[in-house]
Amino acid sequence: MVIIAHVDLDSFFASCERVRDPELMDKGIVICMYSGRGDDAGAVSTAGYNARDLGIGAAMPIKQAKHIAADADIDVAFLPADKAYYKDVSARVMQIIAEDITEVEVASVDEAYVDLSDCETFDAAAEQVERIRGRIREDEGLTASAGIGPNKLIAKMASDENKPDGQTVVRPESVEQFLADRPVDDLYGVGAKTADQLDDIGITTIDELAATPVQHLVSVFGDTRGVALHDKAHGRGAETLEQREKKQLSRITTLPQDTRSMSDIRPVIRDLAADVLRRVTSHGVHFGSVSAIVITADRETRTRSTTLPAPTQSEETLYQTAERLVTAFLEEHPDLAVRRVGVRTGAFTDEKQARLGEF
Ligand code: TTP
Ligand code: MG
Repeated sequence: MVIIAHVDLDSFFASCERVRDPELMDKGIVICMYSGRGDDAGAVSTAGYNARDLGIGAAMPIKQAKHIAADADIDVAFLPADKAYYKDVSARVMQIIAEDITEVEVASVDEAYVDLSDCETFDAAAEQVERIRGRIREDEGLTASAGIGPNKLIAKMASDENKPDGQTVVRPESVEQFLADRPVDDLYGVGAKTADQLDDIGITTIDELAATPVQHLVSVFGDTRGVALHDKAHGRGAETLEQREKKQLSRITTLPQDTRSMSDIRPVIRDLAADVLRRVTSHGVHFGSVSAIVITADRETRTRSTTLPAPTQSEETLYQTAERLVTAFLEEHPDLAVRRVGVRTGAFTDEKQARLGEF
């Protein structure tokens, strides 16, 4: 059975700003993309949920949002988008998601699909997703919402169902009911233009679309779009994730407590190295580089990397190299304690290439 989850962070850019400045917690937050064409020219990138309650939302002109905020009974902060910062946070969140899961498709800066078919039941998958969301909250102070379904389409739509900080399971037998009364443009990938065209032929809801013979849709929209609309309306979507070729394999874990003691950290690196090596060998590759990832108590991520003399599959080499990198890091930073530690391999060559390299 295929089980796919879609995880999407809540009001992502705005929430990142709240993490950085807790004084924003009770204020409305509006993140702005200034166009540079004069004072308030530009559009809203996203708004925190309390600002959304006022009617402010993505793509609204900043001027209009300020107008609304002026009459509001909460304080609203307008902040410029700091994309470099959001990208850093995003990378760490994606690491958390990928920690125990082999198949992850990062779909945008704040959303990822994960294949949870190995969980075997929707209940077990839901628990796994709860754990992932818990770790994101604990480590980054961000809430995420999630949808769990039999394919990407349903998972994506389900993740919007209980936002913010909620998750929704749609089992295969409930897909039809989940879709039925919604407007057609609730279907992911059906925009306003298609919705208008459907409206012209008397179709406004997903169940009406599902009941329309596919030939009719093909005659209006052509083969590809007609069939795609028919499939979507029946809740059919992709069951496999699009994964870029693995360029790196890594594992990170949180230590029981912040520490600078290598006698605490060594056994953890041992376990991580063993785990990463299992994945390296299952991919049939040799690694040519090793990195140690250290997330310090101040939640900064720092990475130390080294290139090996030759690609290898040696667990001992992986362990010792990572151990050496972390030791060197601690010596360089006598004031920093380690909160999370990770081991990463990269610069892969396949076995045949590696054997040639031995001569
Ligand atoms: P979304 O996930 O669409 O929105 P969101 O995370 O802010 O809110 P939600 O809780 O509904 O998921 O987009 C992720 C980020 O991408 C968002 O925080 C800001 C950015 N973005 C824009 O800059 N412009 C836009 O029009 C949209 C939709 C998003
Ligand atoms: Mg989001």
